[in-house]
Amino acid sequence: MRSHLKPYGSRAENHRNPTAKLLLETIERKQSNLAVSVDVTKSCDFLSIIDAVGPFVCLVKTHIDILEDFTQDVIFKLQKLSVEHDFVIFEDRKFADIGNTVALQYSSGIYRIASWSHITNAHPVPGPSIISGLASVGLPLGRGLLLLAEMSTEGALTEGSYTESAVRMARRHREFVIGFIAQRRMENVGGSAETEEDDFLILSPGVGLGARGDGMGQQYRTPREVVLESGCDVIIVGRGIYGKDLKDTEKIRTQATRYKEAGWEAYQERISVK
Ligand code: S5P
Repeated sequence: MRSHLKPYGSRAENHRNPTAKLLLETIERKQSNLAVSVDVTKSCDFLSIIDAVGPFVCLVKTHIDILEDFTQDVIFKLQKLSVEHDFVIFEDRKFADIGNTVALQYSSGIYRIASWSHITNAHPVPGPSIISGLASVGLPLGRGLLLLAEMSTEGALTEGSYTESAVRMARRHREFVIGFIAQRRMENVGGSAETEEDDFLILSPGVGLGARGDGMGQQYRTPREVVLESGCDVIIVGRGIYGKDLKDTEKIRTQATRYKEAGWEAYQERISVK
């Protein structure tokens, strides 16, 4: 059976990487395939949004370098919320350099991403050395990597042979690469028939229940299009959940519930199609 037609929980067994297992088990436990992307500039908004959406999400995605008042205390509080609300952390760093540089960017600097983020991601553009560079830091810590095989933006160059090469690179590094940022499943991309082992996780941004775009190139699809029609595993939603009023935690909670339900309904419909 194609992997995405199976329940999340049963797919955890196919994965050797502990972070892939953790994410699948968290999705199953919380009955949520919703990830919230918290792209705000103030630590207090960052933490209060995470606290509000925490019960409804399997994962929180961060852009830690957007915070203008970053201190180590933010990481301490983020990790505490991750334990309290039971969600996985994904720093959306989009590494894109040579192996040696990305290893330093991942382990060091102010943010020391590898020390707190379960998942991070990278552009495949430098070739396989970006994976080995990041793996030298992340694998001993049990971390997982997503490759950006496709992007959600209008006119993205991530298509055709680029996407195929990304998938082939990932298949050669299954111990560390747990899946893709993409708009659809990747099993049949890059010239290999689907196998049980090829169960990559597909995390998909560009999700909204309202507008179809943001006027800056972003393109939105509904949870149903993403999960049911395209077979993606996790919907990543940012502004669709917290909008402009970052202090209105009631509204944020309502929106998170709405997206959680839409994502889960689409998944249930998907696994019931035999
Ligand atoms: O192709 C992509 C890849 C990513 S990781 N398109 C994206 O939008 N993202 C990220 O998802 C982007 O950096 C942002 O953090 C989030 C989408 O936010 P939204 O507010 O448009 O939902």
